[in-house]
Amino acid sequence: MSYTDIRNDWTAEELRAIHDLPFTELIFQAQTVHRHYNDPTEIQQCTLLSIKTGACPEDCGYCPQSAHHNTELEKEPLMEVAPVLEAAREAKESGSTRFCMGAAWREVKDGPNFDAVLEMVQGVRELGMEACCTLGMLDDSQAERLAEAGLTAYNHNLDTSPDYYDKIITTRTYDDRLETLQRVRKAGVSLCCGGIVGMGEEIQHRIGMLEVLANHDPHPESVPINALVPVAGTPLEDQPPVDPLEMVRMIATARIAMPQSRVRLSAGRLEMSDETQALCFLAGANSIFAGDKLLTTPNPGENRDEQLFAKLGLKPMPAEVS
Ligand code: SAM
Ligand code: DTB
Ligand code: SF4
Repeated sequence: MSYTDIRNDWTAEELRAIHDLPFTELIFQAQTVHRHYNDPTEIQQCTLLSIKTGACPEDCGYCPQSAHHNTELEKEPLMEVAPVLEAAREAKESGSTRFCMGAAWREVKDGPNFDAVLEMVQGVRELGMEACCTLGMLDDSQAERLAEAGLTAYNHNLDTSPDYYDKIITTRTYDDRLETLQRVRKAGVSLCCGGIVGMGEEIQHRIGMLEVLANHDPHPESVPINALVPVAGTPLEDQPPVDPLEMVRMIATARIAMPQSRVRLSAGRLEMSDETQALCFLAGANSIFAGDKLLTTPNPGENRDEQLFAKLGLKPMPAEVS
């Protein structure tokens, strides 16, 4: 077996050994695996939109949208379909191939709001874009209806390892998360599933999360790696920033463990230098969130990213939609 093979039997020890390799060795291995499966000059651009903001009943410690925390966020009900599709059109014009709609829900409830989301998904697909959404927990029939509407991918993050989870979230379990992921898979929708670094966790917890992700068969098609964006009023507001080289190690390990997945350098790019981002791309990140806003917090925006792509000679990845 060569180290570029796709595997679903990773042990924490193996992943830790990769993660802790001498940096130059780690980057070489990650880049070797990366170019075996992917064009290392192509980066997928995805645009996020918060279609329903704030007042979420879950208590995720990192999240500005939780009703349990006192953040200065404007709550907003579910958006109408037309302005969402207008935002998707603009995202396409500025080079994004995937449009991701996020709702601050614990779980989806059947009814007019879910019907509107299905219309949004269909509308985004009609624009020729990949459609993704992240709406919290789903039941089987909701996953199937999203698939019928043409949903490309469903985002549902594990965030951290099973044994660190209850330090961050108490209103749902790791198993709840895994169940929704299975339902999405069963409905034939691609999985977008990753997590966050910088929540006070140890390296072993980051490895624990990668172990769960990399032992999914097949691997999640997209793996977002977020650096915590500390937001005032959340329990994690005072977390120190992640060491940029630790972020690079996390990305490289994800790339080696999941060779064919799109590894997304997600939240936290605003605080990263061009050099850090360049190292993340070298380590195998091949997807970013484009645009000047993530869901509720700022993101670098089109001008800065255009300059970065030009300096690095990187190009946007074409959409895979049929
Ligand atoms: N409510 C849905 C859920 O949690 O599945 C969807 C929206 S939720 C905001 C999507 C993801 O954003 C979370 O799973 C988390 O990984 C990420 N996220 C939220 N707040 C963040 C922050 N402050 N910094 C980094 N990532 C964050
Ligand atoms: C993901 O892993 N990161 C995105 C997307 N999936 C939904 C969200 C990042 C949110 C950062 C905090 C905010 O802007 O509210
Ligand atoms: Fe709600 Fe999602 Fe934020 Fe958790 S991460 S509080 S589920 S919006």
